[in-house]
Amino acid sequence: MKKTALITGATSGIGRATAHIFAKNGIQLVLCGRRQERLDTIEEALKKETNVITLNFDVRDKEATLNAIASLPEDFKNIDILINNAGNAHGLDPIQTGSLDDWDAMMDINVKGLLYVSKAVIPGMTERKSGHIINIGSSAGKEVYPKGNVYCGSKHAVLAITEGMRIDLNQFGIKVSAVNPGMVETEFSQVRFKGDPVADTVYKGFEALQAEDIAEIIYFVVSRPAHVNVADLLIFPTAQASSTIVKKEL
Ligand code: NDP
Ligand code: 8X3
Repeated sequence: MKKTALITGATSGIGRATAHIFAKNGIQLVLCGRRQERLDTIEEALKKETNVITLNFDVRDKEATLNAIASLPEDFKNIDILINNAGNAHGLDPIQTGSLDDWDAMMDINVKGLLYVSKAVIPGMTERKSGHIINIGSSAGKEVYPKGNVYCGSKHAVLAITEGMRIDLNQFGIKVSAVNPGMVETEFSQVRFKGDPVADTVYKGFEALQAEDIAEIIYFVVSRPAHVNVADLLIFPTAQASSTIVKKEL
């Protein structure tokens, strides 16, 4: 029987690339995001390869999240694989001048949104005593960098929650994995710097990771045999040694 994966943040970047590779490998898909037009385009493209359903909700909205996932039809509601990917950085400011709205967005989406989606999906997994949760953290969840304060805090929280999930869900045979990328060239910088031309310079002068690089790794993680759990991965572009050390040729 086909496995079913629910991917949050499937309208762009890492989530969208993961949807493509999962479809190619016959995994049926529940694709989530806020931009309906994009969900429709991706559904149209992937339905030739696998069964696809889309859910439009904002992960910040607890009720909308729980209701959307509860509304899944019978043949999609047993989620085998959950990719908690929706998230972004908002702003890059020192703590003394950071914006409350940016802080709310990062904690509400990256941390609380991940929890709401997990809350909706985990009961089915514990009942069936199987499942795999992959949380997309970040190198920013392992290391704090200047002006990264709250984004780094949100991704450190994701890593701690991932470890907590792995411990608590161990008795149910559920796998929990962390995939932590360094710099990936997606819409991430456009969201972080919203309209500031600096957004276009973030991945200049070196070869950044592409969304497909991370998607291939996510597929590797989910396609290991039942007794193997890839617990925690840190992936940098070759040009990057840490959050602050990137070999650039400008
Ligand atoms: P993108 O900006 O390309 O994609 C972000 C995705 O998250 C979009 O599909 C967006 O969909 C979704 N999303 C954002 N906010 C919400 C919300 N409130 N409710 C529902 N969905 C939401 O960025 P990436 O693909 O790069 O980011 C994916 C994940 O990878 C994030 O968790 C990010 O922190 C992490 N990451 C990214 C790195 C990078 O350098 N790019 C490095 C390390 C980690 P929509 O707007 O349609 O809702
Ligand atoms: C994204 C990586 O270094 O841009 O999580 O914060 S970084």
